Amino acid sequence: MSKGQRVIFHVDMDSFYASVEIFRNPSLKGKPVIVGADPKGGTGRGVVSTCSYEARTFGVRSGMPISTAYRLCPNGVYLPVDMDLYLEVCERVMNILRGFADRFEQRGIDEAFLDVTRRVKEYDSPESLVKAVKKAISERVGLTCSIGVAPNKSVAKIASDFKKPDGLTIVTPDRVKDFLVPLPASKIAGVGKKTREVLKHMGIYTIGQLARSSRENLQRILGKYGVELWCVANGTDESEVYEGEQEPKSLSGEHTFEIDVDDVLMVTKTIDAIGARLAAQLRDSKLLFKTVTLKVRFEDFETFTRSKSLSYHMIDESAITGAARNLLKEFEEDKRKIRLVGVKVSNLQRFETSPPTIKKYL
Ligand code: TTP
Ligand code: MG
Repeated sequence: MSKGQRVIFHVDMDSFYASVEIFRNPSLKGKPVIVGADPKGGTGRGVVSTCSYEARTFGVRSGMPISTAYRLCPNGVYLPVDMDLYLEVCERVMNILRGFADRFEQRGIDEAFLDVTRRVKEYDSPESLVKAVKKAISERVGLTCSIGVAPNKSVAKIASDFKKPDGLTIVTPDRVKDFLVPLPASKIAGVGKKTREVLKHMGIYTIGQLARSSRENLQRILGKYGVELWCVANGTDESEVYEGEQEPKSLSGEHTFEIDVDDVLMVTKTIDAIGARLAAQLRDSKLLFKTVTLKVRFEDFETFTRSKSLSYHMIDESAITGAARNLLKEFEEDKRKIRLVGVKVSNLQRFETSPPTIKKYL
């Protein structure tokens, strides 16, 4: 690896919930194990959380109705979700991974990014460090994982999914382009159905086509997200492995007026000022929000909160202030003066490449 080049691992546990169940009950090994809702002989409601790779050969997948899974694989072993156990195992896995990283970032229940740029120098090669990580998880937790190694996070994430289960895919800096070019654009984290449709309209199906497409065009159609996608496709994603405090569950601001007010304009101006502050904090922390809550305290100290959840995670200041202003309308009829107003954004999510706003569909 050349100087200044980072070495990033993305680790993803294999069929996580199902593997934990098999570790708990080794007689299930080799069987199609399906974790999720009760199939009730094929009439059950609810979905599959995950399943073992043996069950996947029958076509069973995460998110599929459990009744469909039952039709595909009637002789499978169906187990309920035991979240407490999975969280306990998750914590043990993450503690092991943290010990191997210069910088560590957990993602979801069974994934993490490790920046090992310095650490890897203690090993013969990135491969020997990967083997050490896999060995530690296997010996101490009894599970397998798949690891992608690349000079940046987005490529490492795609690489960890490239070969599963128990996979190892190393993409050296000189191979990044060749690795990405033939893959479908949907392999990029965060590219779901909606973005796929937009890209399809632009004639873009593969990451290679995305990389060669016009950056300006993508920006015009998908906004900042379009530029992020273009960078990922060109292998130039430079986002850091984020090592932070526990992520905040919400961000909020409030203001108590010097004198209780009955002027709506004054209240909306204050809402706007708080909204602008929150939007800046969100940007700095790379967080999106989905829920906006308005707090209103009247002169007699009676306090109300009203919330609105948006259809997408967003980062825009106008989405915060717009939602909060709308919520304020609910108090229009109240003749009491307002003593305090507050705005909170919650239901937060980190973003690297997920779309804050899709400006326009073609
Ligand atoms: P994933 O890592 O997406 O899936 P996985 O670990 O089961 O399988 P893979 O080997 O392909 O990585 O998700 C991690 C866990 O999150 C999974 O074990 C169960 C849970 N999950 C759900 O509950 N519902 C879902 O739709 C998905 C995708 C995952
Ligand atoms: Mg997984």
